[in-house]
Amino acid sequence: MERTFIILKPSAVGRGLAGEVINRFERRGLFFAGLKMMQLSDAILEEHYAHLKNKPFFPMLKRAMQATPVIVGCIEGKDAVQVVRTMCGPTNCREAQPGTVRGDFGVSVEHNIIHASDSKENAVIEINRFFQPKELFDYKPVSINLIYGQDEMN
Ligand code: IDP
Ligand code: MG
Repeated sequence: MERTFIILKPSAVGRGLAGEVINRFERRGLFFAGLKMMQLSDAILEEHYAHLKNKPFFPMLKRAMQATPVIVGCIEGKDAVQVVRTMCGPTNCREAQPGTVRGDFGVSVEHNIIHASDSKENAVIEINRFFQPKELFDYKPVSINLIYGQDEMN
C-alpha cells in the first residue's frame, strides 16, 4: 500500500492538537508505519522547504517550524498521498473547508497545523529524509478486512 509523510507543526503540537489530528487519520482507516517527535534543524528545514528558500517569508517559516518540537508521521493506506492531502485542505487555513484539518483547527497560512506530501515522488523523498528504515514498521491492522474490500488491497 502507498505511504505518505506528515509533520504535525508547532501550531499543532504547541496548541495540544496533535492527538486530535492523529486520531482523524486513524478513524479514517489509515494507519501509521512510523511516528516520532523531533526538533527540526536549520539543515533539514532548508532541504524540506527548498522550493520556498527565496521567499521573503522563509526566515519566519523556519522560526515557526522550530518553535516547539514537531511530530512526524508516515501514514499508510490505499492512495494515501491524495487521501491525506485532501483531509488537510489547502495551504491557507482561511480557505480550507470545515471538516479538513486546516479548516477545523487554523485561521493562518504560516501556522497551518500540518504538512503533508504533495505527490507520490515527494512522499518517498520526505519519508527517507525524516525516517531511518528501522523506524518504519511493516504491519497491517487486524481490522484491515473491514477497512478495504478484497479487490482494494494491494
Ligand atoms: P503546503 O504546505 O500546502 O504544501 P507550500 O506552498 O509547500 O504549502 O508551503 C509550505 C509551507 O510554507 C506552508 O504550509 C505554510 O506553512 C508556509 N507558507 C506558504 N506560503 C506562505 C506565505 O505566503 N506566508 C507565510 N507562510 C507561508
Ligand atoms: Mg508543500
